[in-house]
Amino acid sequence: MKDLRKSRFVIIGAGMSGILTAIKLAESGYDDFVVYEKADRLGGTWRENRYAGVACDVPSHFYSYSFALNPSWSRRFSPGAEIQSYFEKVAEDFGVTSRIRFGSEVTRCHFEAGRWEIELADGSRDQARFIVAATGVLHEPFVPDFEGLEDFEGDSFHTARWDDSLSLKGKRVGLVGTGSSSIQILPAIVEEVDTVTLFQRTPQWILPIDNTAYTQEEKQAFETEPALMQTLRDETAEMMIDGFANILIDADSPALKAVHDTCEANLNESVKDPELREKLRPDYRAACKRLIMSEGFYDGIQRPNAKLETGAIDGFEAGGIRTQDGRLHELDVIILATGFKVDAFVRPMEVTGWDGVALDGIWQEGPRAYMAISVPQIPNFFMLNGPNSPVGNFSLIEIAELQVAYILALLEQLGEVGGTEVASTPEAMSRFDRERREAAKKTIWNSGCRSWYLDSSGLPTAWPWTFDRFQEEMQAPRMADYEVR
Ligand code: N01
Repeated sequence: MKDLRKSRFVIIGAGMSGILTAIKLAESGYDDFVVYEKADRLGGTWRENRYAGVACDVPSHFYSYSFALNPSWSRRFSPGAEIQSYFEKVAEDFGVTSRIRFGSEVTRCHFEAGRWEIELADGSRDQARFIVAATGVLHEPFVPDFEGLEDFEGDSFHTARWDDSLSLKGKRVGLVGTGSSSIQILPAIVEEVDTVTLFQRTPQWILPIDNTAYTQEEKQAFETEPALMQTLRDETAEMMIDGFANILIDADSPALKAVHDTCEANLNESVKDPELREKLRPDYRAACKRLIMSEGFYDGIQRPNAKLETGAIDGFEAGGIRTQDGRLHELDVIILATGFKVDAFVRPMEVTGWDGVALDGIWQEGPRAYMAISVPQIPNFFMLNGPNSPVGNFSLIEIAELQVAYILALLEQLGEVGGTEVASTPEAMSRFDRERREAAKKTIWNSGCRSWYLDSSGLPTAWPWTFDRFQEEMQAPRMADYEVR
């Protein structure tokens, strides 16, 4: 029996899951930890994504920590800046902010003689027994290799590198891509710009949502009677789990057909011009790509100053974007809503575990992790929302809370068997991966579309089983699947 509570922890990343880890470690008596954050502010995805219209597509009372409900959410789906303030407040309230070292990018973690040797970009070093990598999922912007990208003479930036100082008022704006980011941006800017041209490679199904603001009375009631918020959260969770997360894993489920029908009706009823309607009609099934929820997109794209361009992009030029039919679309600003490098996870950080084995080598064929948390040969290194974690229109907070509870249970069991080092076994990893790949084939994500959910072999990478199964697995680690030293 060993008490690991005196062990030192390094948490990498001060976004949603890093803040959560700090709170839960302290609460469980593990008080020797630091949070390294590369930026000068906490908030992760909500710090990085400040584009016009940014909001969370998970209802706010569900996209909150279970232990820090927030009576002040302004809307069903609150805007990004409000979510950022929420994380700042929680971090302050729970004493996390003072434990964060800002401007500290971890570049290398090397396991030696029972400890992690940690190197930072500023040349400083640290040592810890355990690392929690709360480094986020989509944090490395992906910019396609468009011909002439550098030649464009106007302003051009990726959605996660939004230029806060730039006014779009009266500008001719090009918006490339039709993912969640783009679909939020278009209705948010259409009124102020001169024109917005949406460059669409693939159309999207759009699920209509009601994003009504909470009234003053409702917010007051949440404040004075927190049980109301809890009920709302529980109901939303049930609706998201049973009505959504659990149906995605069976492409033949009638519930998915109903989602598809709702999206189809939304398109048919909302878009008046038949030509535009057909251009916006996807040829794959709803929820094959991450399902987009929007109140205003169809309205936005039908404004007289909005144009939908479906011709393939040939390249960028000084004056704008040329499509392959030879037309030049003259633009002042180009917004690249082209997504993220989805297989980055903890990288570009360099990680080497037992016997100098490199994580990069283990992940040669793509990132994977046993139970989405641990990688063989990489001991005492736990990932949150890592590879194979559940994704798909679901609260990543709920997922991270379950994962942190699992890691704490694993530490408890490690102490009980007298060990100080733990990593999943290669056998457990292979079995998990084999079963995961088999189950992935039956999911809606595998029903015939291109999306960031797919790995290089074309198979979905996310947790392919029910959310209930995820909850069950996270209840208690199976120690037989771990190598302990
Ligand atoms: O990125 P995406 P995103 N030429 O990868 C297109 C989360 N998120 O930033 O579909 C032309 O979805 C590409 O085209 P295609 C959420 O998890 C959440 O929008 O591959 N186009 C696609 O349309 C989301 O899923 C919220 O044919 C090119 C687009 O770029 C994830 O972030 C809000 C191209 C990329 O779409 C990513 O969303 C925002 C090329 N060469 C984001 N290359 C919430 O509400 C790519 N594209 C919580």
